[in-house]
Amino acid sequence: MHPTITAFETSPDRGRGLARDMRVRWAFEEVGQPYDVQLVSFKEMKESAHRSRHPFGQIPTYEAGDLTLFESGAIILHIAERHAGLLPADAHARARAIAWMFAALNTVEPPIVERSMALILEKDKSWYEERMPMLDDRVRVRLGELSNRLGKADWLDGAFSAGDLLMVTVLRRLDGSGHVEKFPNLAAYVARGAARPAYQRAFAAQLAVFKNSKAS
Ligand code: GTB
Repeated sequence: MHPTITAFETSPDRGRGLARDMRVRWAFEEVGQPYDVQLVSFKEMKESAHRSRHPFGQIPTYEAGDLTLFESGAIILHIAERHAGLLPADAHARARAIAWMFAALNTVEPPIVERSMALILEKDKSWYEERMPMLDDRVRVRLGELSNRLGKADWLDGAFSAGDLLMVTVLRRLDGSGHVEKFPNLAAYVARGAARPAYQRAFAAQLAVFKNSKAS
C-alpha cells in the first residue's frame, strides 16, 4: 500500500499547482516514492470523516499504515526523514536544511499569504487601497532579504533540499504578481526548481486532476 494524500477535487487554482498538495506530490517524486491521492470536495473537507484526518478541515493530509498527518511541512519532513534525496546526511547541513523549511513556512509564506488573501477577500473594502501597498512592501522586503542570502547560489544551502522545495512552492504563490521577477536570482531559482523532473511530474499529476474535473 502506498501512502495516500488528499487534494482538492476541484482546485480553485485551476491546475496552476499552487495548492499545497503540489509540494507533497513534489516531495514524493523527488524521493521516488509512489503515492495515491484521495480527492475531496469542499463539502467533504468540513465533514467529520476528513476532520478526523485534519482538525482544520483542509488539504493536504497524509496516511500510511496507522499514521495520519496534516500540515504540508510536517508531511514533507516525514517523507524527507524516511527517504534519501531531500535532506543531507551531515547532521549540521541537515539541521540547516530543516531551518530553511521553517523559514519558507514561517517567515516567507505568511506575508505572501496575507497579500493573496487581501487580494481575494478585501478588494471591496474601504481600507483595501491603503492596505495593499503595505502588504506589497512586506513581501518586497522579505524577498529582498531572501535574494541577498541566495546570491549567486543555485540552492539555499548547498545541494537541493526540502528547504528549497518548500521555498520554491511558496514563491510560486506570487506567480502573476511581478514580485519575484524584481529579483532575477529568485526568478531563476524558482525556474530552476520548476525545471526539475520531479517537479514536472508532480505538476502534471495535479494538472490532470483539474483537467479531469473539467471533463466530467
Ligand atoms: N498550514 C497548512 C499546510 O501547510 O498544510 C495549510 C493548509 C491549507 O491552507 N490548505 C488549503 C485548504 O485546504 C489548500 S492550499 N483550504 C480550504 C479551506 O481552508 O477550507 C491553499 C491554497 C488554496 C488555493 C490556492 N489557489 O487557488 O491559488 C492556493 C493555495
